[in-house]
Amino acid sequence: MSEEKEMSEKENVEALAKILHDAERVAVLTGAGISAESGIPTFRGEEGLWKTYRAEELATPSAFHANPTLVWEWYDWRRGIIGSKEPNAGHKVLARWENIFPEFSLITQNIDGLHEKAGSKNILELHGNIWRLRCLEEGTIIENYDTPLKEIPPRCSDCNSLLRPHVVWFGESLSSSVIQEAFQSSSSCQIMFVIGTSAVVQPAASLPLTASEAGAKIVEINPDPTPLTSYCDFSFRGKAGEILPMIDNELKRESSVLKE
Ligand code: BV8
Repeated sequence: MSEEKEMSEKENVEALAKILHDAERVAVLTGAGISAESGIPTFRGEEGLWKTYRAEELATPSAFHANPTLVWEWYDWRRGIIGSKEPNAGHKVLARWENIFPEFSLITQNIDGLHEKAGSKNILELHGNIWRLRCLEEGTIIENYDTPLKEIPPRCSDCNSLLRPHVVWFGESLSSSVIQEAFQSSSSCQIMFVIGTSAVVQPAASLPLTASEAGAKIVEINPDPTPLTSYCDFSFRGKAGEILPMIDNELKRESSVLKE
């Protein structure tokens, strides 16, 4: 990294830590990128393909209706990968921040459950969770961590109907209580971090715009620019597992300095 860029990044981290130190209401939106350093494929990265299918092709009600076995093979494959992975330093910083900011909301598009595994408690899972299955008939939700699944497609032990992943597929609406709470904390936060998302999928990608319109500072962490970059007050070109600890260390330093 060029000397000048390193300096500006360091200056940005220091400036951000000062603002963060005085913040009461902080919101964070995460995407697949925060789990990349844990070894989980992102959606739009080159390893985002399964066989020849793109996520948008398989993560739909019509794909499941047409071929539940194929769709379940895909989720079983992802559960197999995710089940063997651990949260990284990025997840852990966010779990710590939940306990230091009076109002902290963690909003994720990820269904991998790694925020929970890192110790985060109040997580708004916009798109559901890959470790929960739902009965198509009765709607009952069960937790299942079997990898691989004992039966594909899995069936409800009560009524023997098909079970589906308790996730939100393209063309399906999000849980109204979850999306309402997400927009509420976005419109009331003082700072919103946008970490590891290509900011393409709606309505998630609108949350930072809501925060920006409400006057919040927007902080992006992503190796690549996104459609949101031009709305950001800080945009760090780097990996979440490296940038978040840098910001957190500076925040700790800031707090210790001010305590003296
Ligand atoms: C809905 C669960 C009402 C399933 C998922 C308006 C305009 C256009 C389209 C629409 C619109 N409104 C609705 C739509 C349709 C659609 C949509 O947005 N389509 C997109 C493709 C244009 N939205 C919906 O269907 C939503 N429902 O709106 O209902 C409705 C219904 C019908 C019609 C109208 C309205 C439901 C969307 C939820 C779908 N389910 N997941 C599953 O996972 O199996 S979405 C899924 O894909 C993820 O959850 C996530 O949201 C998305 C992937 O995006 P990212 O997480 O950002 O990942 P990506 O790979 O793209 O990017 C990773 C980023 O990380 C990159 O930028 C990379 O540079 C960066 N990165 C890499 N390494 C690191 C890193 N960053 C930091 N550190 C690193 N180390």
